[in-house]
Amino acid sequence: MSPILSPRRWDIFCQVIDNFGDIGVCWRLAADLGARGHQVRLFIDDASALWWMAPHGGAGVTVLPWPAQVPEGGPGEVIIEAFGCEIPETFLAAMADRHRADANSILWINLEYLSAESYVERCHRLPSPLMSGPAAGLTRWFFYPGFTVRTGGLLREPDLPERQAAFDRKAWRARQGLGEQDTACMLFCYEPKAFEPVFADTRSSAQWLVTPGRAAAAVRAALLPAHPDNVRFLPPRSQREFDELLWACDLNFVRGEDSLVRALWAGQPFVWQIYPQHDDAHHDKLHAFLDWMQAPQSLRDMHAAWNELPGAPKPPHIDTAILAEWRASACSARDRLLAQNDLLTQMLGFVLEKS
Ligand code: TRH
Repeated sequence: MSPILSPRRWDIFCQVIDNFGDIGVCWRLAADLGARGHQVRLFIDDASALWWMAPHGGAGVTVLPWPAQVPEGGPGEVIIEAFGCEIPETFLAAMADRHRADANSILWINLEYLSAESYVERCHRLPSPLMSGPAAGLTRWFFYPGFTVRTGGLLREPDLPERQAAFDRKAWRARQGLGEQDTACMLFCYEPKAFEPVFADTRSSAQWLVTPGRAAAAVRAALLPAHPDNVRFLPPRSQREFDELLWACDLNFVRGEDSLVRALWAGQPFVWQIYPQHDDAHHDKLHAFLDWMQAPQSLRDMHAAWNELPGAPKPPHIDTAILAEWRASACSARDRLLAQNDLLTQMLGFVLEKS
């Protein structure tokens, strides 16, 4: 049951670091809020990707450039600072003014990155009171997405199951010229060295659907000068169409954050390329996720190879038996997640509790 929170005015702040994850997550959150009747201003320093990610916009959502000054009407009632981006000082000062006038009129939430590591349960919902600077007097609340009931959960729009149930997978595949027997592999990745051996291994059975940008560049570099007929390069598509791509394929190679979550909802076998960090902190993060997933050994080996972990084995041979094993693992993970509240439902409950 969704908590009853009357419509609020939300301000979401998003700075694009690189790739599409920051804007992808913020857009899904903003659109879901709008669909649930809230008013959202999404302040973003580079909105260019929204042209293809969300070409039709979203009800209740206004996309605005990074604010040089406090916009008309002042700050909203709920402020989301995505991934520790820095809200402009003038805006912080206006938030503090509002708070001094009425402490219950404004709530500041820092939405964190997704991880399955144990610190997430400890840090979720912790307050950080500000003692100095323009935001003095305000409290920033940490909200951690995650995979267990003691975390903030994952974004999942209420209409997702209906959309998925209404999706005609067979017709979609026919339109792409994919046969019933083809193993359709969706590739959204950085530059995994294991692509070449995996591609060679699946040469006779797989059709590769390669997303634009880094994945396409990596494939072109790996296959030059060959032009294999089982590779097709896709144009960018909206997030909703990206979801359908994941539902339609038999094996999804995903990356980063948002596409991992969408691969989980798809219930198809997937392999995740985690966003690499310089100090290799992503290794622990990857292991924590595979532990939470209760991934079978073959899927662990595949992830070790795909993510170039030290001492990784060769990628396992991909056949129908291994895909069935990975599908069972993915579906069981999805079932556990579906039994939990989605991120926005939890966030609405949090706002209600703190208001
Ligand atoms: O692009 P990413 O690698 O983003 C990364 C991660 O989020 C990482 O955690 C973060 O630290 C870093 O950015 C800065 O992968 P991700 O998170 O899957 O985001 C991709 C988004 O792009 C997702 O919302 C799906 C969307 N997308 C489409 O909508 N259409 C497309 O055609 C494609 C290929 C992607």
